[in-house]
Amino acid sequence: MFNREFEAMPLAEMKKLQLERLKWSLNHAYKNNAYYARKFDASGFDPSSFKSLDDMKRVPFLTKQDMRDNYPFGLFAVPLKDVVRVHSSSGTTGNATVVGYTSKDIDVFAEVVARSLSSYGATSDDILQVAYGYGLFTGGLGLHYGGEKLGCLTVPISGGNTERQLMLIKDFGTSVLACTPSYALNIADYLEKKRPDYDIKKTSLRIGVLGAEPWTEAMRNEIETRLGIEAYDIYGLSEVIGPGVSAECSAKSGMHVFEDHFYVEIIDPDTGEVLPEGEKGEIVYTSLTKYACPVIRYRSRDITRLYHDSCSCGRTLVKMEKVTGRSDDMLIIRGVNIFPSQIESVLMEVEGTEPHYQIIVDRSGALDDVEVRVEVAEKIFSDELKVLESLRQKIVERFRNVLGISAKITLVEPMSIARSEGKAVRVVDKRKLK
Ligand code: DLL
Repeated sequence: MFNREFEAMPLAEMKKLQLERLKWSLNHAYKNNAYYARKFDASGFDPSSFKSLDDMKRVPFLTKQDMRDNYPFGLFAVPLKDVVRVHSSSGTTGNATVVGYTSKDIDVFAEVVARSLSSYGATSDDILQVAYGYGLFTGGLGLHYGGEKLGCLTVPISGGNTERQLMLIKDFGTSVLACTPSYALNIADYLEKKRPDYDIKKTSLRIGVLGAEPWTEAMRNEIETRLGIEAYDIYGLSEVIGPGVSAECSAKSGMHVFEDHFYVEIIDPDTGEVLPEGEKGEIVYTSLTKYACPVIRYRSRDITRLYHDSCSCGRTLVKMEKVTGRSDDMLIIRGVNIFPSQIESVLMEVEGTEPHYQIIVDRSGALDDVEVRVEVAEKIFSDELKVLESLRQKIVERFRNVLGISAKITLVEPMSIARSEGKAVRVVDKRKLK
């Protein structure tokens, strides 16, 4: 463990620490930011009356819209001269929000990413190739500072240019690759199509640090098999800090939340009620140690579940389940609620399909129509039409039986859906344009 004191802290002690830090953070936001002060006053919440974790229920929520309304620096709680960096998020949906960091905040950011890397088994002996984008997006610089903090030789290659990624993996002896899961698959495809001579399994590559978008267990299996690596999930959001809010460990069953820095709650997205541990809902974050840009009860829109188990890795930190989607990414098709990741799971169960797909939702008259364009494996595509048609029928049936929707399935040629170097664009919702 990178920081055993906090990562293996007994539960009661953690609660005590969180209470202390919450008091500090709520007061910090209230005293040093006019927007929070107005918001707390308007809802009748007085931070000096905050006595126990149960009091969280009385604290008003912060939404993405609040952040947008305060663009660019309206949520800062320190003088601008103390802010040493900004990042910005387009979010998975919607407009930009800006987050600032003091140098202490950057230290915390690097610490939680170093903890994440260490929980995947990386050490200062590793060579970390950071193929997340560098820039306003938190992925590149976030992984970079975390890698350096752990002592890895950190290679700031940024996203894209697959040929160069492969060259550096070989020449530098890269052992850890950080990128989105869709880019990892993109690399696997590239190798298959363009570089059959390059045997990635003979390189030193052993760990994938994959996140920034939802991905399924089936996708993990595929990435691990094709690239010959152990693929681990890393989760985070810019508003809270960036990557490193939570991370998987060797158990690969849920991500430990670094709850000495981020206080988490699960709420019902419709009513805002806090749900008991173990129930699925929207995860809400409160920063416990952030100076420049505190977030107080930030509604992430990410859907997950929180639970404690006795993890084989020895960490006592609460776990969050893989994020299956966002409450605002949820597609409602003829009344049925569906997340893109569920569609992906169905597709991955059908042999002959590739994990490259696009969901197009449209409305003709009063009814929603969904078309799923899915790539088929090369070997099947060259088969007779009869084979393709029976594959198509099989998918249509799976959609009907498992998801309860009738979808138009279009099988497309291998490599015909645009590949991403960052987050994949899975859904085109034409209804929003109407
Ligand atoms: O995506 C931070 C990040 C960078 C995480 C690199 C991991 C690796 P944003 O651009 O602000 O920040 O987008 C945050 O992306 O609310 C989730 O909906 C989604 N997301 C991030 N990580 C995961 C993940 C970065 N591991 C939004 N699984 C979040 C599922 C994820 N969704």
